[in-house]
Amino acid sequence: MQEFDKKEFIKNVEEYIGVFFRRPIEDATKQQVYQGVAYTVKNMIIDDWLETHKAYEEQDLKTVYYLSMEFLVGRALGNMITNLKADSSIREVLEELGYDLENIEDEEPDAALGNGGLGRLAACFLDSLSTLGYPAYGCGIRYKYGMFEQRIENGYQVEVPDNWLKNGNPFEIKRSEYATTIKFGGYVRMIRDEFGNDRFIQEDYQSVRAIPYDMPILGYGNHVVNTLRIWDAEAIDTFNLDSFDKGEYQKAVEQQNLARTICEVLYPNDNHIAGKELRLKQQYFFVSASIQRAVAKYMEAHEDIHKLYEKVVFQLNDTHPTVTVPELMRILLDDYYLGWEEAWEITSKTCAYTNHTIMSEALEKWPIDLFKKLLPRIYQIVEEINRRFIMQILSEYPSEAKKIEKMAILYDGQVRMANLAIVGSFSVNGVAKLHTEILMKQELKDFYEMFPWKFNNKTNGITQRRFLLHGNPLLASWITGKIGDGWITDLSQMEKLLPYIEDEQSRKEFMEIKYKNKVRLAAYIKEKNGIIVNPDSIFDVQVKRLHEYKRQLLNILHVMYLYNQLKSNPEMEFYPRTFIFGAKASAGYERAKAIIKLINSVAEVVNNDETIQDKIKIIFIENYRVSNAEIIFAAADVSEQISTASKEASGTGNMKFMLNGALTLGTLDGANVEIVEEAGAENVFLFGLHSDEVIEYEQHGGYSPRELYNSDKDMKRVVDQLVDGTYSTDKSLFATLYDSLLAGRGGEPADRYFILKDFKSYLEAQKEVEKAYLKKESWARAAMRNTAKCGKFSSDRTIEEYVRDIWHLNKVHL
Ligand code: 26Q
Repeated sequence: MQEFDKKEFIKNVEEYIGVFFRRPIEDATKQQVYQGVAYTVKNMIIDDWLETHKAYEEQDLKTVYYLSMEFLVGRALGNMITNLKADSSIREVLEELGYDLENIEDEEPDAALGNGGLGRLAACFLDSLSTLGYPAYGCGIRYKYGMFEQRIENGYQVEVPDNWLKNGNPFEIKRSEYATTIKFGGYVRMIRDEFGNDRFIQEDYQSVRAIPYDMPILGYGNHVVNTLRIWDAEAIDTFNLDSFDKGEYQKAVEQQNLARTICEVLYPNDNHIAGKELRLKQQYFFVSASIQRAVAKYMEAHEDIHKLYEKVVFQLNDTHPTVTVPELMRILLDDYYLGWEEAWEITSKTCAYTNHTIMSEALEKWPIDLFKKLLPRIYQIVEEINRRFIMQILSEYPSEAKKIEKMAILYDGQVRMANLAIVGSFSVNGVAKLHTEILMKQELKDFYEMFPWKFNNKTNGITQRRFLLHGNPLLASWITGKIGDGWITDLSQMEKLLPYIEDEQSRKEFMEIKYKNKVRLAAYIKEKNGIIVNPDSIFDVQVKRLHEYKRQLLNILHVMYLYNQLKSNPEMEFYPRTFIFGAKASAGYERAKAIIKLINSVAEVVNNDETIQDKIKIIFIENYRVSNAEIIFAAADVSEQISTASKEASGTGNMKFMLNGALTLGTLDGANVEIVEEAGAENVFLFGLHSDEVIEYEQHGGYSPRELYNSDKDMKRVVDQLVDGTYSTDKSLFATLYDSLLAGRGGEPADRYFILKDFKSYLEAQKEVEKAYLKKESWARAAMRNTAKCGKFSSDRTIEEYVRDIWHLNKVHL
């Protein structure tokens, strides 16, 4: 990138608008101006992109391929401008043209190629990899439709397709030259070649072309540009078919359909498996394309395939890309003619696996029949991996037959993807200290015993460039004014804020910024919800995917409780509170959808009850996503992190709140544990069962919520209000929630997520929150301390640990 040249910039924007829309800029729509600016910004980095890759090749650097079904990147323009450090110049230019940068940024649709935490983590990692100067590719799928757009109609969630590409994507470049063919189905024929070796040929298959689109990921102020490579599917050119007899024609049509469906849509499930064949097709499609290309690229510059692992590492983002293991084996065996042992040595030194969940319903398994039919050659290889692994188990544990049952890759008619990923990887990591401990002690105990050296923890992190520098410009520039801008690339420097905690003026300024951010969010809410909220009230926020284990139900039950209190005792001491929710429910997840409806029904009643004088307001933010998240985190006072202990592997929203000076109200779950360690227990509101207690109950079939319910009249009242018509004329509307608390369903224990068990403790913690907020000065101290102590939670720190312990990369010199 050259020095920023205002005239040149304007000229470029005008040129684009002229060429693309045949208009002078004065007549252009905001969307057209956005497009012009976006293309111009892309142009500003294109040389750096080329230079970066040239440098990687010249310096022959090892590269990490981060394989992920999801990359929840959000908007690119603002982020690029930030990382170019061109924010104030471009803002100025646009002002001269009569535009406001925020308004132009608002024209960009979010790239929502992910569900939630796992997808956003991948996006934060790419930002950090570039900022730290490490060679990396993100490899994924170019879904035509990303995470659905959520509308709330009459209190219900309605899903609208997310047509994010409808105006084109100014940041992507189609790389047809790297297209490759992916084969599905058919059968495997074995032949003996002229040297007497067995060869395996897939025949009568269907195939599609995989075409990569590259998006630039630029580092902060360092000219490093990595690549997010997402694959699209196109039909094979049918003119190349030798004959057009009936069979061939039929096949051509089928292949066209296959190509059309593969990349059509992201599965909107979070922490839950939909065992759909199309999902497995998606997995193999992007994995095979990515691995083929990575191996080919390596061989363009190196002689010896045996040393692949010296230059390439594949990081598997959960089990979703686990077919990487047999696919790499296939390439080595069938294309490079290696023997099994040498192929296995290379593969298991090249792959590494990250686990993101311990919940059994999220553990990926595929019926063998389906797997074998779709991926016949891959299945053969999995069978052989399994056979050899079982031999190994037998030799290490000759008298423990149970081990095979627990550890086999193929068992009970299913392919167990986590087992395959563990066996085929040299590293297995969890995403927070507690999570990794539970993996080693419980869920993956047998594997840990057998391969202790593989296991390690990498506590998640987030990028401060997006979630503070871009999302909270007021606080960012205040911090820079106090401690300099080193924190932008080294978040541990936030500790330099500690001395300012004792300075009254600084505390005042810090809280004034929080107030302004609350005013900004209030304006957003006014515009979107038509509701006026009081920026002096406590902003108590829970934004994340909707899932029973995340316990949005506990939150709203508490609100219902408070409302009851206020109704029966209007004069009670009560500090005004705004409860803010944002959450998408997976389309087929009935209870999750009922919880959304409940939140909106309670909101309807409480927000419109004049007798409580606006002391409680409940806001459901429609279509929670990366772009509005940035505004929400900046405005929060209280961060609700209230999952059932042991269920949330890490959480990353918790870190974004902390960064922005919100206080955590939470359980000792996931990374909350480490937030407590950093911020100090006196600056966090803790409640609820501990993970070992939860696990203990679970091992004994749960507990009896009905006893609790019968003995606590406040609890009984709110639970009954789910079915007595208080919040809906149709009394059956929330019966499914009532039952989940008291009855369970189909063998599932009642109150599986310990909502009633933790209810009282949650109420008490909430009371503490109110008391603490009343003491303005000490609240300000605690808020500042949270920001000052969030250094650990930068994804830069996480990436440095992956590099040190797993990837062993070197930084590029530009
Ligand atoms: C699997 C099969 C079929 C369809 C969908 C899926 C699927 C999709 C997404 C399964 C799981 C996910 C997402 C999981 C996820 O987001 N996990 C979260 O990962 C975060 C990053 O590590 C953690 O912070 C969260 O605690 C964890 O819940």
